[in-house]
Amino acid sequence: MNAATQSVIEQVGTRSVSSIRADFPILHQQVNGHPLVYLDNAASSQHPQVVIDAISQYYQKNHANIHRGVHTLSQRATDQFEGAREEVRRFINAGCSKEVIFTRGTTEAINLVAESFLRPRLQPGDEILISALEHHANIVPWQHVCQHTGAVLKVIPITQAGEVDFTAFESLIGPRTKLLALAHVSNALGTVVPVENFIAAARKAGVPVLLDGAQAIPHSVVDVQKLDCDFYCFSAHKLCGPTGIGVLYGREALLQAMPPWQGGGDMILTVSFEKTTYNQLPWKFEAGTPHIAGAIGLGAALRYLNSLGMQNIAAYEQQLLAYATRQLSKVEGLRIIGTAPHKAAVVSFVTKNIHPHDLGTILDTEGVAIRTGHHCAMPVMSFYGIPATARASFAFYNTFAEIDRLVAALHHAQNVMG
Ligand code: C6P
Repeated sequence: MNAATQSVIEQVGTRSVSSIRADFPILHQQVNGHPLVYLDNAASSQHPQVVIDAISQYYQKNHANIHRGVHTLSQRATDQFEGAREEVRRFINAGCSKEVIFTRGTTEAINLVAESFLRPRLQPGDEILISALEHHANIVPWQHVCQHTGAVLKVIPITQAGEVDFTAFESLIGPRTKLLALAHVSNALGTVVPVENFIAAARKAGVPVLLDGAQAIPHSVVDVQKLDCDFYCFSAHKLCGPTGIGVLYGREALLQAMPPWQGGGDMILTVSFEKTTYNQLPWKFEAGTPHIAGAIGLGAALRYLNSLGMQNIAAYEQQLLAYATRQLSKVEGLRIIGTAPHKAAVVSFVTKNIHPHDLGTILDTEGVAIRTGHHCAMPVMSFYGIPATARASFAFYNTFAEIDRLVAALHHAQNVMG
């Protein structure tokens, strides 16, 4: 049975998915002679017209540098930029907007914590704890600080299903652990990590926690106060917002105690050749002219997502995930990589006799966009003994019929490759 032959209700809260799709101009095009099926949302999601309009309006009417000018355009741009910060604060329920630092994305947010928070606190032999399912962005910055300080990176193993092994974690966390840095959702496997359990144990041990929320925040309600994490990092471009902008949430007391990471304009109060004094939070961590249009676009994206309701988005995407998992499991020779019981809308898989790159190329000729490769999670690939996977990742604007198109394109690829 496929989507055409079963009655599925494609609804996100009160809105039909077909009406939501009308909000996304990019989805309505032919690729290689076929209607586009965009299933690469974990890499970057698409933009509704309201986000495109917010950015375009800013450039058409309000562009100027921020925090500097007394003239009207500069004040408008500043208000919009700081307004976006407040949107972010509300979206993640941070206690105050000082706790919301704009960065270039998740990667820069993690590097900021590595260099400004952790590096000055590390002694040789101290430990940083991560898991085996991390994206490179949550591995390499810690390796850098280890190289410079003599600290040691410890890795919590994962199970065959792709879950972070909690028992192993309990044996690894100890008096030398200076930070626990975990993905909230794995980009390569889709596993939702039960971070609440890990955070509770870390709290007991007095260990600060950073969450890489890049893949969690597009699919769920994130409340940083409820999570009780110390740092939460994410990128706008996976959230229907622009590239080149992201967020570091940090607990205020920790951010206050941290030295600035980069120096330059906007992050200072006074400068002389003898001495510089630094700006307050959050600007202390935002040296130089920021991505103003990016922040404004992110604010518009969050308003759009709020209008749909993150809970409604999560519920619909779980239906897509269940359907895709069912249909893909029926494809002969296909093996799903990452079978944790609790997953976000990501399905990684390999097929017998077809390399994922070939698969991705053939699917593209059918208008189906998926990502293939190691997904910047090479240790995950090593764990499963594979070089790469094909990954279909869904957003709330995808349909059941698009999953049927994916499955049909896979059959086509199998025919082409014999
Ligand atoms: N993952 C993917 O296709 P940036 O590049 O800074 O916006 O995000 C980095 C990043 C960090 N953590 C996780 C869990 C991620 O998934 C990503 C980005 C994309 O899976 C591109 S590699």
